[in-house]
Amino acid sequence: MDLWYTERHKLGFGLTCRVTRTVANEETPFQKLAMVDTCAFGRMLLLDDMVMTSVFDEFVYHEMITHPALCTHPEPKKVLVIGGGDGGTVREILRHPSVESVELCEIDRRVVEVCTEHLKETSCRLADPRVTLVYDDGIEYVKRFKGKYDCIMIDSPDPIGPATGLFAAEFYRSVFEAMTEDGVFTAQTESPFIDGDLIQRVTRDVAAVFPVCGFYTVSIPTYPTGMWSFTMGSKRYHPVRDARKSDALGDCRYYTHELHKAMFAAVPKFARSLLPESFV
Ligand code: SPD
Repeated sequence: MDLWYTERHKLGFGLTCRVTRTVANEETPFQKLAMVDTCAFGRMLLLDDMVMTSVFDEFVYHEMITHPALCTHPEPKKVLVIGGGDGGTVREILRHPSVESVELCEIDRRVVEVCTEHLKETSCRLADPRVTLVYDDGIEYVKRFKGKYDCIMIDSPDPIGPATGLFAAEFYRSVFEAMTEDGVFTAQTESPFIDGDLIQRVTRDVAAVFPVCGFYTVSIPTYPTGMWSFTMGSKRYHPVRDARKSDALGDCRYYTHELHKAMFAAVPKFARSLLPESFV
């Protein structure tokens, strides 16, 4: 059978790829969850009919949501991930020898269970003794802590339904409070091509809370428009001046120390125009 999957993006375009096998397809208490094998992108995790990760390009997203913050902080020990039940972000965090604990707060247990069984590429380090899995709403979970984490990564789905609150000013204030006095956080912030309004609002809200802020873009072929963004908020360290070269990251496929030093200043002009002037 000739089976094709299409993710419909806003503005009336989409990503279409040929599916060779459906590995999982279910309705969880939170969302539609599917895992499919595709010719072009290998195995893919889909939530509510949107691509969350694919074996083909997950390295870009997971290296770039983690290492810029973890290499800005001089010695990250306690790290919290909100979302990210596929485990790719945790896998990258554990490359850092200073990291003593990683909490993964994922609202949907089935994402972790299905990925643990069927997506070893990303979930391979979830059983590491430094990792604690928490099944909870990240918005509520982060409010319980004050001054605890060195770094926080917001590995959220798109801002739809329950994830909307992960892009709200109040949530960034909670993230600020939950971190140590020199904490650094990074959030995925969608595509500058089609989510400009969101990026304008989010970067303004982050700048209202954090004294040092940065923004960078990466190429992710399976995400809408292929260009994706991340926003960083830091309580003390500067993401360029304080960028630390880590020998532990030698075999990354996208992140390099040189890219880290350059990317905050190399934001394309149309995307830069969305950001507050105070951004580095
Ligand atoms: N439109 C796709 C946005 C997905 C962002 N989160 C992906 C989770 C991968 N760990």
